[in-house]
Amino acid sequence: MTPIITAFERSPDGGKGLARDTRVRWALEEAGLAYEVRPVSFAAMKEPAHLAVHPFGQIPTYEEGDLVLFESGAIIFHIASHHAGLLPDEANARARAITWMFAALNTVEPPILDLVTVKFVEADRPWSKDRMPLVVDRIRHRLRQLAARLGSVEWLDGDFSAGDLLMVSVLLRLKPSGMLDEFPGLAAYVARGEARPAYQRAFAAQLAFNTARPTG
Ligand code: GTB
Repeated sequence: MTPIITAFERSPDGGKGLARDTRVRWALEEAGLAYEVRPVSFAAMKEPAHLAVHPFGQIPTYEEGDLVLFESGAIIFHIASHHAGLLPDEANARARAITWMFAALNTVEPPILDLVTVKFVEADRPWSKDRMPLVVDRIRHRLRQLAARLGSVEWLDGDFSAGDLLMVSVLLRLKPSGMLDEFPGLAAYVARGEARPAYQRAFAAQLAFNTARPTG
């Protein structure tokens, strides 16, 4: 059964691949799965039909027959659990790869999201300028720790896994800030992720989706 995912009808980033459907597309591409995409407008996201699929009125979602999922991490875990290529078979290696999935979403992504919030959502608040250096320092701290763990190896733990897919996806959000360039090892890690044919296909697909259709 061909899975159906949802994506912004038109992503605010204009196709830079920063919205979270890109990571799901990437996982589907790594697994070699065909998929369909249902566009959702900002208005439709908050309507009952979409809220029945996603309780928080967001994208991405994933439908496969009777199965309806939301949360990009859960969707990618589902894909990785049922198809080869994203999680190792050996039990302990698999547990460690899953640990990196959680680390990406729970430990590395939150401070990065704070940067987006302070830059774009809270920019007009009087305390915003004071908050910025604190947020930037927290990100630097995490990047320093992550860079130390990665060292000079290719992927976080052995072969490429869903842990790397999520970590690279999370770090990509930092690209426009230039902060990744302070950590050449991490910048190279992200570049390795972006160079994967599956990522290239996912990126091209979301770009086409966000640019090829007429606005309406
Ligand atoms: N924890 C959830 C997950 O991982 O799936 C978070 C889902 C989420 O934040 N979805 C966002 C959304 O639907 C889109 S990805 N937002 C609409 C809303 O909440 O009303 C976040 C995102 C949005 C836009 C850009 N961009 O334009 O650069 C990048 C990332």
